Amino acid sequence: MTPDLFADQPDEAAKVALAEGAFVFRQFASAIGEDLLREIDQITAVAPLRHMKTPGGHSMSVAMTCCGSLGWVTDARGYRYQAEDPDSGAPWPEMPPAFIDLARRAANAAGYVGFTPDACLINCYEPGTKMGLHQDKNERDLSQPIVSVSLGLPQVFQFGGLSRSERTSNIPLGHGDVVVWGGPSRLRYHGVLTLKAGAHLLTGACRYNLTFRCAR
Ligand code: MD6
Ligand code: FE
Repeated sequence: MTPDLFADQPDEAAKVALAEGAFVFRQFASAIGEDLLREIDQITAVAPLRHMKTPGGHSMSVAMTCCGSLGWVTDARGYRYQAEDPDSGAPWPEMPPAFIDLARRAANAAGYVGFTPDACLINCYEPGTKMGLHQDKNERDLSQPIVSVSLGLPQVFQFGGLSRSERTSNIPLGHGDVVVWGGPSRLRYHGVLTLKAGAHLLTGACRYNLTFRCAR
């Protein structure tokens, strides 16, 4: 490959298609990983990670918080987006410009121009935790994609079809990998397998996942 083959499309080099409208961008965020983790520390100082309760009353194994004008919450009343952190009653911390810029560049590289996220969920997985197959469908405008950024320990992402029973592909995600799904893939079932024990240089025994959505 000549060095300038992708000169005006730097994001094309590590783009892997998962399905129509769904892509993994390997290492897309690795150069700014430490900046993103510093922002996460500042956000969690104000809006701490917590184990939310599902509508069924179970505590989620994944610790979550949010930033942006809307945050995703779950409790006995159901799943929804709201402008305030339910623990403090205060607005969620602002979405850092570096987050917005990253989400927009990844969406663009996947062909979704003009993506402007208003909600970012921050998940912290510890060894032994997972997220079962689900659809992201609480957002109003399903023409907007989901942008998902992995930081820290590697974890296997499962990407399935539009029904829960369809077979899934297992995609190992490492530090800095970004997945974008939208268009005909927007409502595909997905999840992550149980996180294996490990120690990452930047995050220790944890994997962070940032998911960017347009929820309004
Ligand atoms: C992941 N996360 O951690 C995939 N969905 O790679 C999700 O699918 C997800 O982290 C809804 C809410 C939070 C999430
Ligand atoms: Fe999801």
